Amino acid sequence: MENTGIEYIASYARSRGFSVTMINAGLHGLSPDDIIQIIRLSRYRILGISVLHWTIKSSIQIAQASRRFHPDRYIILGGIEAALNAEYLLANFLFVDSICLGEGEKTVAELLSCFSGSRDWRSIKGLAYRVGESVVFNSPADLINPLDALPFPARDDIASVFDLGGPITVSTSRGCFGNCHFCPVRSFYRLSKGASWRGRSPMSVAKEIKFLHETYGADLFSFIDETVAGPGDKGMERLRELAAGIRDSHLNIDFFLTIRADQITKDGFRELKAVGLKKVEIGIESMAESQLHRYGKTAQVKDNHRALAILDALGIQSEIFMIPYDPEVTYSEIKKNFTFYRKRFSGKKARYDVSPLTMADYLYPYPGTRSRQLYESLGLLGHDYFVPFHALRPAVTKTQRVVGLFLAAIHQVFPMSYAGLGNLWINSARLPKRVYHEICLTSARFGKLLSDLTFWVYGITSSSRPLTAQRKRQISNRLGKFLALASKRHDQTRRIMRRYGSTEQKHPSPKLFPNHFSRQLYLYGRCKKRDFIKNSYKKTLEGDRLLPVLMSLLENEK
Ligand code: B12
Ligand code: SF4
Repeated sequence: MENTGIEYIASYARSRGFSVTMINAGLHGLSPDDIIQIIRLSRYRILGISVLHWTIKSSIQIAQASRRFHPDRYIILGGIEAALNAEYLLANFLFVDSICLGEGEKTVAELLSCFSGSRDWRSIKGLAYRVGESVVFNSPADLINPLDALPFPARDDIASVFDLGGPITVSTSRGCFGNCHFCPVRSFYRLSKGASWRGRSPMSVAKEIKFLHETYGADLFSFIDETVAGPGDKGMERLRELAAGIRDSHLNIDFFLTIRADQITKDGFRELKAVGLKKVEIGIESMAESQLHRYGKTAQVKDNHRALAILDALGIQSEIFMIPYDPEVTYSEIKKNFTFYRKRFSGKKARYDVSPLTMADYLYPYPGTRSRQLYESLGLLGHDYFVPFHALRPAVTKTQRVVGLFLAAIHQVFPMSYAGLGNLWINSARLPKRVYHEICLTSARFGKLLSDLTFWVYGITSSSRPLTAQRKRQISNRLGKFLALASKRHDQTRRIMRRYGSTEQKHPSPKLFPNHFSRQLYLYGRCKKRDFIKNSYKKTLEGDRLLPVLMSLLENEK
């Protein structure tokens, strides 16, 4: 998928006369080593890296290589993770010059003008950097308002997005007014000054969609906002105006959006469906009230049910995100969530609205969140940067680990990421009905299998019965059957994906590339992805190798 933040930074800097090159590693299937090679051969004044929690190691590796090859070039990190973890990053990685604590558009443009003028970059608001051994935080920057003032994001990578079947991302708002304990978004925007949620005008959004449609032929979009509707009645009103804007532009498009469960209304969503809304992404997180309360969600279980019922009734696909595990989770909560999963996967309509590959997800203590404080107070943080799951109840920890390992093995052979494989999974809007149905069926079977596995493993890990040799044999047999079934399920899905997985354009139009570099990057990425797909079809779920590992996890519990 595109990195919209970087696209905005690039277009803003270009609009002020600076030259910017973007490399979206994920989208092009590039490894850190690929990026390092590109950096080695490039000439630049400033290297900016957008950092998420899960890309921190590679970001640091790339920054370090940049310092090695081009010692006098400036290195700035940005993005949510970098901003919320600035002190740690600056104190530990001396080759990083500064960290942007908020939105990057103005900061990067100011930085570039400092380097072409005489102003000291240390005076830029919203930056953190080192002075001697201390880390200094400049005064906070103002959040950009109105967002309409920004130029549309740079679409250097649009050809690759088309290759993967879309969607093109559109950011219609920034921020969120929720306060979920696991979410770093609110804390990130609080590092700057301004409103917690800002929306673009419906007119500006409709204009951008029209531009993308007319210039590049784009007709599938994803609104990647945290929550597309602003607070209160006005939020829904804006959405309706947006629907009207799309209708009045006479555009034949499909689109997805993300929203909170408690903001979905029947009338509003009927209007959105009429202008192309195909899928709604909702973080319902849990179907247990006590867990929602612990997570700081404003939506209740009844809101979750109501939201899904409205979408089902309107025939809009839902994509649900859940966090079934947290350190304090009880069996009764696990039961509620996995019974919900099972029911969802057993319904008359086969669905894939919850990806079965997320069924071991846990409340993660991202820096800057209340969940992190919770982990700290419970002594669960450890020393590693990445925090494995731990529950207060050992049986729960074990269950999550066994199912997680099982899933990780499946993930290896069935990557849900870019490369045209997961894309089908995520993006149903353009699939032939028959293919969509087949994928839903295998996915639902997969989901049911994982729910059963979870209940069964919990039964073993929570039982006080010792694991006799006979019981171990029984468990091993059953586990073997689970693995064989998983293998069969994923083979079915992969067969379908192999047939329909690549929508690659043979000769993308030259007008999709704003410069020579973006075209070279596209071609290189295309080869990388082709290899990736080929190799991933060669892999098989190695049940024989996995079985002893899973068994030893279960045995150690006793
Ligand atoms: C769209 C999206 C995706 C897309 C695209 C990701 C991408 N790289 O852009 C996809 C679907 C691929 C994705 C995947 C994942 N995502 Co995501 N995603 C988002 C989402 C909803 C919007 C991001 C966005 O485009 N925002 C709009 C732009 C304008 O804002 P921005 O990205 O923050 O960028 C601005 C500033 O941060 C800053 N900035 C950013 N980079 C830089 C760099 C420099 C040098 C500078 C100066 C400034 C700067 O300037 C930008 C412009 O103002 C965010 C939530 C959010 N609101 O951020 C989650 C979010 C970023 N994702 C998250 C997660 C956890 C994931 C996954 C791990 C999910 C999963 N389980 O697989 C994967 C990881 C992917 C990966 N390997 O990077 C978390 C990250 C938590 C963290 N601390 O890192 C977030 C914050 C969601 C959340 N509520 O927790 N995601
Ligand atoms: S509603 Fe979404 S974006 Fe808002 S705080 Fe909760 S998880 Fe974060």
